[in-house]
Amino acid sequence: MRIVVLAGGIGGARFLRGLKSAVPDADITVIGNTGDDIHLFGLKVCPDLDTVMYTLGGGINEEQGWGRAEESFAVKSELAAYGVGPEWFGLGDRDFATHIVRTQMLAAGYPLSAVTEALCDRWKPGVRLLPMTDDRVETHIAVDLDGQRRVIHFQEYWVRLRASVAAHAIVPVGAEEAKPAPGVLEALADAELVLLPPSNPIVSVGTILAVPGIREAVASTSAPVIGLSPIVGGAPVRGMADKVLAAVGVEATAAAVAAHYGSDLLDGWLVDTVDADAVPKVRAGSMACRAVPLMMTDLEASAAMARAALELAGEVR
Ligand code: FO1
Repeated sequence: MRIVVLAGGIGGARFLRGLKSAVPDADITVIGNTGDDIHLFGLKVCPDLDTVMYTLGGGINEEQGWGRAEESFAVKSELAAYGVGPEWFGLGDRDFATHIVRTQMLAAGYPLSAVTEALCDRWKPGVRLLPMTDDRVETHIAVDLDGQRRVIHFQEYWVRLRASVAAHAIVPVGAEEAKPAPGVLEALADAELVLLPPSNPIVSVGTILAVPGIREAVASTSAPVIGLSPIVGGAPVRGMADKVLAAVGVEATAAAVAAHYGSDLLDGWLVDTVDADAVPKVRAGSMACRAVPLMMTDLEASAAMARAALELAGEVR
């Protein structure tokens, strides 16, 4: 079966591990968010692409959900010794190699999609990983700091500030001029199933949908589009999705996120069992809905979620 997954970082990657386990013979294309990308020390870092690549390729730092396992930080500490920042973004020695290869290939004229394919040749994630676009898109957040309105990079908001201040606006800079990467629209047109995993609906999946043409392609594909709620019991399972939901005026509930995506996009929505009371509300928004366990505590739990999404797709097909 041809499955397309719009994935962000940690939640998306963990779900993909479950999906691969549930349907090992499926042909899975991942459209990865690149709005988290950041340029540091002259290198291009693609956190969400790397989290998918490392997680499915077996190199991820499991408890963090980002960066490499068995990491060391000699380069990071040497940079700090030179007073070269920022120190708040933890780039490890092994991870640096990925960014050096990526930046070298980009400088040689390869598009990000070709670079990502080359990096995946090593990691063999078992899915086709496409960046949402080959063009530069970086999410910035408007915040008030020291009484001043400032716009800062998503990573500074997320990692340095830990989303501790209110986000007044979320701007995927460059999205309007960006074009879907080669293969993205074709994969969505050919898909037999499209999945929105429990990634951040605003800064991850939302950013992918902000690339002109992608939202339309998801809305118009003949394949069922099934989403899984990243909000369980009124709080994000991981990360700080509630902070960015507030920025766009969306309540941090499973039903509100489904309504935010809209029934023009979604055919079905999975909520966690604790949110079973939301099911009739979601169904009233003319999409199928079922309450199943959505905590990805281990591979089997993630695989069960993937199977539930496949079943719901069968119901709406
Ligand atoms: N997240 C953190 O909370 N702290 C970090 O120091 C950090 C470093 C980092 C380095 C490379 C990378 O690919 C991801 C990294 N992340 C870090 C995660 C990153 O902020 C992700 O973009 C978010 O987790 C959202 O997906």
